[in-house]
Amino acid sequence: MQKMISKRRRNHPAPIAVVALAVLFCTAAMTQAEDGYRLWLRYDPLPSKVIEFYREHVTELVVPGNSATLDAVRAELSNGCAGLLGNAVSMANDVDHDGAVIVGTPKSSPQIARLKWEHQLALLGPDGFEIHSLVMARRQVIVIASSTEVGALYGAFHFLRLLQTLQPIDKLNIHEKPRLQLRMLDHWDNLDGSIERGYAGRSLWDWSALPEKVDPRLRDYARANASVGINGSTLNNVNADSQILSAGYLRKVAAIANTFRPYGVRVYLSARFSSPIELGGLQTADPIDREVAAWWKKKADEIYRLIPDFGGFLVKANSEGQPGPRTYNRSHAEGANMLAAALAPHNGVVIWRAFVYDMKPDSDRAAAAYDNLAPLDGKFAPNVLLQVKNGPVDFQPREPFHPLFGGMPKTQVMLEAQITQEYLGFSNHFVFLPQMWREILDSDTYAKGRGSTVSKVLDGSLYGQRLTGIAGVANTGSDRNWTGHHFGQANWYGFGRLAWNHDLTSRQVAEEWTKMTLTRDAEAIRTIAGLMLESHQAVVDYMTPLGLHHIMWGGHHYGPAPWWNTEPQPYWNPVYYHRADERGLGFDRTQTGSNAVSQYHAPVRDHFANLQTCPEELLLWFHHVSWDYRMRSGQTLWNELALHYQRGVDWTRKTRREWEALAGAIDTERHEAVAKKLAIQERDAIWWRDSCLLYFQTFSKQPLPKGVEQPQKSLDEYKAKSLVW
Ligand code: GCV
Repeated sequence: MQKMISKRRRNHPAPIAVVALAVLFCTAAMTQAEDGYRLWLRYDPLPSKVIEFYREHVTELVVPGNSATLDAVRAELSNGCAGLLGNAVSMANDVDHDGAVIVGTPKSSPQIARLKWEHQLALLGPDGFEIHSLVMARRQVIVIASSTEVGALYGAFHFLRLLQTLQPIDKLNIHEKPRLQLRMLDHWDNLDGSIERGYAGRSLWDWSALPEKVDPRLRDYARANASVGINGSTLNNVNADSQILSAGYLRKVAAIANTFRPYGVRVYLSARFSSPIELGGLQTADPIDREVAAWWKKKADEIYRLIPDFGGFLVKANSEGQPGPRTYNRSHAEGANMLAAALAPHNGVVIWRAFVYDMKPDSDRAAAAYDNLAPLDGKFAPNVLLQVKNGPVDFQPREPFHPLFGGMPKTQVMLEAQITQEYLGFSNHFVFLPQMWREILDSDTYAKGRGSTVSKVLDGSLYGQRLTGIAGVANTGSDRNWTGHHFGQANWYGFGRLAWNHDLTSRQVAEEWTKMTLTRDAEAIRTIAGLMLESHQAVVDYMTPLGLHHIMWGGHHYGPAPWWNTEPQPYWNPVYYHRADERGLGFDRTQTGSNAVSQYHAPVRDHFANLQTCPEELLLWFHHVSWDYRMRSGQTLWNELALHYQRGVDWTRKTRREWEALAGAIDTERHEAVAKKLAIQERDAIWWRDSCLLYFQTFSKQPLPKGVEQPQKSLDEYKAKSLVW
């Protein structure tokens, strides 16, 4: 091997530095703390019994071309291969050995140009790539090719993942094309460094040091995103401060954009609709006012001068106190289209949030977004996307899919998921969210008959929308391990993987992540992936089983408070949502109640509306059900509810035991950190079970069924003090 390396010809400006770096990286990897910083991009040596096989197939790297993105490809492959193979792999100008790995585009690589793959690469779009084993110049090689350099980078990460997960690499025949175009993280980061609903430390963007000083960590952030195909990042909170659009902040934003660019991550900003007043000194922000439109146009031109690949604006308008076009009696479409006109000459987009719940008194918040927006179908400009949360209320542990999916056929609808766990135990609880997102993606809207899944609405295959996308509210922060909980990383990873390919199973994502991040022990992987797949249902069980929702403590949303009724708006109070009384429990959204169910297409609405056919996991979302109602198990509603709460608690105990038994398969540092969090999760699950059951018992007036433990405190004690995290 050593001999092979010394014989290589060099094309890269600083190959010695790259190799030295790789060796350094490798040594560092062996000695560095297991604090989770490396995420899933850990390149520790492959098991000795397989390493030879991989070494034979990766003997040299042929990545010609000069650009920041190609530098990133070289650095990643060089570091990755050196770490995984336990040997530095040299850079070469041309193929002169079996086992050459050639990466690039037909433009950057003469070897790839000779293959004449332009047509097939074009079919995969700008981000797609091919990876093939083939013979070139009588040598057995692997080619990673794309029509763009960023696509080649995605291919390089894919290739490294194959190594990390011990996949065969001798007969590669891979064609990858992302199913959605915009694959974004939305950061709810404030300009003072705090993060709304953030549980992993402070914001990663140090506004006071920018633009002069850019934290090197930002490059690692971009790199991690690129490794799973995330290609956009909205830097600031949707509850936006107009200052972000000031000249000073735009220079800071440009410095971040420059850092992200080599990794294909475009920057977006949340725009405050009233910015023309606050920044521009205008009297109004009315979207049909000429001066207002001209102000936005000038602002867009200024942004693109600094950031030529700026993605566009994300807007929360007329929601939870934010200004918007409704302030001037204009529609959401009029507001969005005015901004879209300013961005269109630069190919920017407006992402308009559907999280609006202006409603008539006494109507149903779950019906409000549809009522407000569905009538505007077909009225949005071609560069507007409507960003719809997965469910009609607000990122609850479980919700039915939002009726706007399949409800606006002439609108480019994208999905907003929440990776940060606002309602799911913050960064204390272990919950694998891809399992929940799969439920939403697989939901059949029946908008155009059977098989009209949410996935098909999103990827344009149902209605042929031109722009497609998905956004996840980020769970990252300044914590050394990025996400607070080590398992929170799996949600960031899983979001990216599903954004790229929404057909991946959650098991595949769980196993992949575990192998890359935690352990290569096959038995341990099976156990951990099993727990990951069970975790979402378990959290639902101890928080909001059977379709309950929004029963958390006001303000922070961490612990339970089903009794809560003091918020100024009725629909911010848990009592509004569970409607417990002596007869029973649940929100009647059928014809006898709010009739929100009518927003779904037949037969979904009939299925939900009928007590006999409504999935029990959503029962109390759609129905007010008597305490003695017989569930499919034969248990009464009350007993079933109590048993679900107990099951959730039992799962936390089982998980702690199984995790304990994995001690030898995972490094001590991360093993102990997770064990500590699991202890908190058990404490919290008991708290949720006891508070909810004690409170609901005041209505059901029935004893706890056999198998459900007695509460640890009284209801008054639970009411007196919120659960602390
Ligand atoms: C950014 C919920 C959250 C808010 C959040 C809002 C939104 O209401 O509690 O913190 O604000 O959703 O998505 O706009």
